[in-house]
Amino acid sequence: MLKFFFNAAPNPMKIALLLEELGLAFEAVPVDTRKGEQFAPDFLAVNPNAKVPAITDGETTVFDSNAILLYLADREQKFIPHVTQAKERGAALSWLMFIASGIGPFSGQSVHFRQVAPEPKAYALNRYDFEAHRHWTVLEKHLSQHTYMLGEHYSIVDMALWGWARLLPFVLGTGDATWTQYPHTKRLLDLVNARSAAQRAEAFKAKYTFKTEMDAEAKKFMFPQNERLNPS
Ligand SMILES: N[C@@H](CCC(=O)N[C@@H](CS)C(=O)NCC(=O)O)C(=O)O
Repeated sequence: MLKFFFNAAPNPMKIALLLEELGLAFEAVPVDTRKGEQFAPDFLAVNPNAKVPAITDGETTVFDSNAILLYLADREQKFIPHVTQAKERGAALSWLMFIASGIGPFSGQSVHFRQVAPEPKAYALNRYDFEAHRHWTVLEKHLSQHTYMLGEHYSIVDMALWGWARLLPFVLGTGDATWTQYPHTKRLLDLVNARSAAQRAEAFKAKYTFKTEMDAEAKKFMFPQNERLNPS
């Protein structure tokens, strides 16, 4: 059976949504990253990058959220244009990579520098906050002209976006004002949230408890780079 390695963060939630949309049976394997479970040898054999999500599907292993979306959508021939539809497929791949390499990393670093980084951080926070907004603005402009990311059809690109858009007020630190600035992103978020699969994905997440304290142990696992600042 397909195994889904996950926690409650934005990237695993994209996969939870697609699994629900596809109605696939799977074994859920929680990985509590604040307890360091991503560094367990069994998990590193699945994802040498020590991050969630990842899946195993028989002999096949896939890690990185948008790679998993693409793999499952291709496998099921759903929610993704076929390779023979070159124009639509090109758009799908472009937006998937844009979300994977732009939206995700800049949003994640923006949260990190706003919430966690020690002072001085003005330069880094400004850079990541600027880039996060710039990327979300590209999507917002696109969505001002299209119902879904690929036009009229709901796809894995919308699912990739949903993972992060659910948390946008927190990600950008802009609270309620977020949706005045990004109304079309909110419209898409509402469209996806209204789907029963999205509600099942949120209910799936709610069944699991992950460590929430960002104590010294969690920081050691989540921010190993800090060890270099305090060599013993
Ligand atoms: N590019 C990866 C990023 C995965 C990622 O950063 N996952 C986070 C949760 S959203 C994680 O595992 N964090 C734990 C850690 O950094 O140790 C993807 O899209 O799946």
